[in-house]
Parts: sequence; C-alpha cells; structure tokens
Amino acid sequence: MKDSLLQSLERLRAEFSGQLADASDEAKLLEVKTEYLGKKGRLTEVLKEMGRLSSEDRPTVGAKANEVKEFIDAQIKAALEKSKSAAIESELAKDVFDITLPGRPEVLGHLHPVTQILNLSRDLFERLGFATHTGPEIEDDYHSFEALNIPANHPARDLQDTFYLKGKNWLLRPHTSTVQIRVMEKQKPPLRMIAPGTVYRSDSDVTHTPMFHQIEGLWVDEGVTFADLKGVLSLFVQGLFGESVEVRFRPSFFPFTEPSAELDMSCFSCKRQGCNLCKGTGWIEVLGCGMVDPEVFKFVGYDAEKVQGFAFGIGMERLAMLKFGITDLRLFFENDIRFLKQF
Ligand code: 2U9
Repeated sequence: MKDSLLQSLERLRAEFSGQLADASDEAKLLEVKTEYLGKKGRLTEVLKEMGRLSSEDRPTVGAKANEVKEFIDAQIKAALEKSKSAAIESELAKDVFDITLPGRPEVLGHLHPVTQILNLSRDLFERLGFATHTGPEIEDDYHSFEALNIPANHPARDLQDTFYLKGKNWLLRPHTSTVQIRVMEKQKPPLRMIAPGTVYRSDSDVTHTPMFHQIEGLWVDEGVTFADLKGVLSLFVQGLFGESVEVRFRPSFFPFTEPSAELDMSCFSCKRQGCNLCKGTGWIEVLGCGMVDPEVFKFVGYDAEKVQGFAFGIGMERLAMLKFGITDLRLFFENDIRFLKQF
C-alpha cells in the first residue's frame, strides 16, 4: 500500500511535469493547477487514500505527498509569472507606439524666397540711410499716374493694364511710386526712402503675374546727382550678388524720370562670356532708375530749381529668380512646399 502510493505520487509528479510543459497560457496553467491541487484534484484523491495506511507508513507517504504538492505549487507559480511577462512582451512588440524611439523634431517653416530677397534688399538700403515707408494698395488715379507725369493716353493707364475697382475711382496700385508721392506730400526734403510692397498689373504670362513685389526708392536733396544714383545702386547690386559684379547703365525712358536708365550687371554665371542666363549678351537687366523729372516735383510742391533727386524701381520676383537660380516665375505663387522648402 505504502509503495503503491509512493509510486502514484511520483507518477503524478511526472505527469504534471509533462502537462505543465504543454500549458501555453495562463488559463491552461490554472486548469492544470485545479486538475492536481483542486478539491477533487488528483493529488487530493491520493491523499484520501492515506487514511488506509499504517501509522508507521503514514509519515513517509505524508512527507512525499507534501513534497509533490509543494513542487506542483512552485512550478505553477513560476510558470504563471513567466507567462505574464511573456504576455506583456508580446503586447509591447505589437504596439505601434515605441516609447523608446527619439521624438520627431518640429518642422520649422521659413520665409518665402521673395520675402527673403525683399528683406535682404531692405537691409542693404537701410544701411545706406534709406527709411522704409508703406502706403495703401488701393489707390487713386492721381497718385498712381497723374502726379507721376504719366499722361492720360499712356498705355499703363489702360483698362487692359491696370485693375480698376468697379464703379469707383479706385484701382490696385500698379507700382509703389504712389508711396513716394504720398510721403513727399507730407514731408519736406531732404528725403531718403524706400517703398517695398505688393503691386498689381493685368498681366499674366510666363514672365508676368498679376501680382508681384517691388522696392522703389527715392533720394531727394540739394545737389543729388546721377553719380549718387550710380554709387548707391552699384553698392546695392554688389551687396546682393558679390563685389566682383560689374554694373552698366543703359539709357531708357520712364515718364517720371529724366534721364532714365536700366541697370545691367555682368552675368555672374558666365563672367560675361555669354550664356543662356544672359541670353548670350554677358549682361543681366536688374532694375530701372533715373533722375526724378522736375514735373513730378511740381505736383508735390518741391522746388525743382533747388532740389534734385534720383529714383529707382526693382522687381523682387525677378531678383529672387536671379539670386536663387529659379527659371519659372509662376513657381513663387503655387505654394508647393516641395519648391518653397529649397530656399
Ligand atoms: C517718384 C519718382 C520716380 C521709380 C522708378 C523704375 C525706374 C523702374 C520697374 C522695375 C521693374 C518696375 O518692378 S518693375 O517692373 N521700375 O524701372 N521705377 S524709376 O521712379 C520714381 C518713383 C516715384 C515720385
């Protein structure tokens, strides 16, 4: 009886070990535990038999039974622990959010390339003592044309070229010269100013957009000459494109300046050998300028016998295209982030 019980206990332990190895999760482990240690479990059944043992044999079998019970208990406990941490591991592996990864940096935006060039140009002129002035984008005919000596039959005043507001005497300013007029109306000479801003012209093709940006400038004082114009504008162009750049002034015509000129710079791409950028000429047109026409001074009440001045106008998109090597003007206004983030 004693031997057969001892054998039963050993078999029980062996069978338990086999079942334990097959139990893959927590539920299975608890099932196995009940099968052996539960009220009607297999070990409990064996213990019931002990009552039939003699008093000498009982302690031996009792000790064995205890040993097996503790063995099963310990094994189940360890296996439950193991299965719990395995479950956590597998949950973590499944999770798409890996807390150990480094954080993603915030993507910082930057200024539009045209704004960058406008700010750079403004800085250069401010260093030369030019104050920045702004004015309205909705203007009247007087400040846009008349006071600038642009005659009534001039093509710029045509309905085709300027955006007029319906039924009103207003229009979208076609240049920022309106700001110079408004400043001169209020301020006596000497005057050294720039007027950066958005302007509008009814023009739309590969090289023109209906909205673009300008910086216009004006320096009025006694004894201001074309030499001052050349000095200031040469410094500006060299400040933007480098000191090795040469400039030349080509005669031109504007109703508000006399004499008038176009400023060309030597082609930085081919060093005046002639290339696609400068269309084989070795020179690139950068801006327009000239000495303020005395007629304009009459409109604002400046004494043209006493003061002289020079003025200039610079298209910012054109400058940004040259500076950044951009070949299509329309890219500036499409707001494609793949384009913008390159500058
Ligand atoms: C006043 C007197 C004179 C401004 C000037 C230009 C020449 C010029 C163009 C450059 C490219 C316009 O943006 S653009 O298309 N401008 O060539 N602008 S002189 O002359 C003035 C302005 C105001 C009172």
